[in-house]
Amino acid sequence: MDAATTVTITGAGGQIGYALLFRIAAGDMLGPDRPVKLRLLEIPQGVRSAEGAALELQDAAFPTLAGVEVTADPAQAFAGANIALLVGARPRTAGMERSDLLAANAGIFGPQGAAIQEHAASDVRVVVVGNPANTNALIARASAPDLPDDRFTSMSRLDHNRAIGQLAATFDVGAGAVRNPIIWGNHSASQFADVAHATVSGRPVMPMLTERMAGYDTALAWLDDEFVPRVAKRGAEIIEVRGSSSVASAASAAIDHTRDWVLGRDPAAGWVSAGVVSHGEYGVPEGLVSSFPVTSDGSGYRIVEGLALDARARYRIDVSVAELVAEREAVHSLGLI
Ligand code: NAX
Repeated sequence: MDAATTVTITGAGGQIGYALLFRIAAGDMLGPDRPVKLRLLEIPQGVRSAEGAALELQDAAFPTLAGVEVTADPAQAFAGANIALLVGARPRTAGMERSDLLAANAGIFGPQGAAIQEHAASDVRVVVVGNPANTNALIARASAPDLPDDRFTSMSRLDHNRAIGQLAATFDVGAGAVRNPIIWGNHSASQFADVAHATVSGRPVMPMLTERMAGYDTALAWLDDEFVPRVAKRGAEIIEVRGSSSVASAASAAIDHTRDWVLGRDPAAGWVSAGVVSHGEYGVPEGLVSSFPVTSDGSGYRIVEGLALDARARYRIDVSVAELVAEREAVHSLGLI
């Protein structure tokens, strides 16, 4: 067996935390040969719930689980962390202004970024799941200036997987037959689920849709009126049907995101989507954490460059990126970064 990897999960006493912990401990994220030590970070009110999960982890007797610690102290939680999954966040409550939401989350992700810089292992990789995920990642990144940009990512893999699920259902194939959709921009209703480069069973999606919808314009209308909004608003649909927000699918996406980032991805399996720090790719302003198509050889996520964008894609990406710019300006003007 390899040396143990230390994985810190914030918000570990919450719903996604509960689903994540058992998958990670079972070896689904880093493989069956890599032992993991779990550090569960909670606020004091959440510690009992995380402690309960820790008891159950013990009872599950996972061979890959090398230890579990529960704490409300970020310094202790991030000490020596190789992977930090930042799940705990402040949700928007009734009557809360957007600036209040950003400020409340800056109060979480700023100190956590600083604690990661100070206490985590030198190879630490950070995945932000808690919303607003992209801007929370930007804040954490800004609070850890000594760490390289490429250590900070936000999760758009759930949106990516949702796009795959919708295409698979449309063409009545398994999810494994779908490759290369892209989520661009923010993890919000403005995100753009782009199928221009996607394939189903090796065939480009656009001609297949054109045939199915009896015309290119009707295919585009279906994408604009049904597919793109359905992927973007899937979280609301889950809440309506299930009576509770996405949990197992979100945890599964966090596992996918981290596994591909750390272990690499077979190039033949195509690219995935992740929120990474922009260096100006596709005209996205430098420093924003925006979703892009990415590949991974295990050393880091790399943006897939050089893809053609038509006017429709350009417009939709610009709209979502403008929202990220506005969020960055808001946290900047509040003095939070
Ligand atoms: P829960 O409310 O069930 O759990 C959140 C947990 O975080 C709570 O136990 C709380 O005590 C803890 N927490 C709050 N502040 C903390 C802090 N400073 N340090 C440590 N722990 C802290 O929410 P859950 O359903 O688990 O969702 C967690 C987050 O994921 C939310 O922000 C949610 O919006 C976000 N999501 C992001 C998704 C994405 O695709 N990026 C999809 C799923 C999900 O909506």
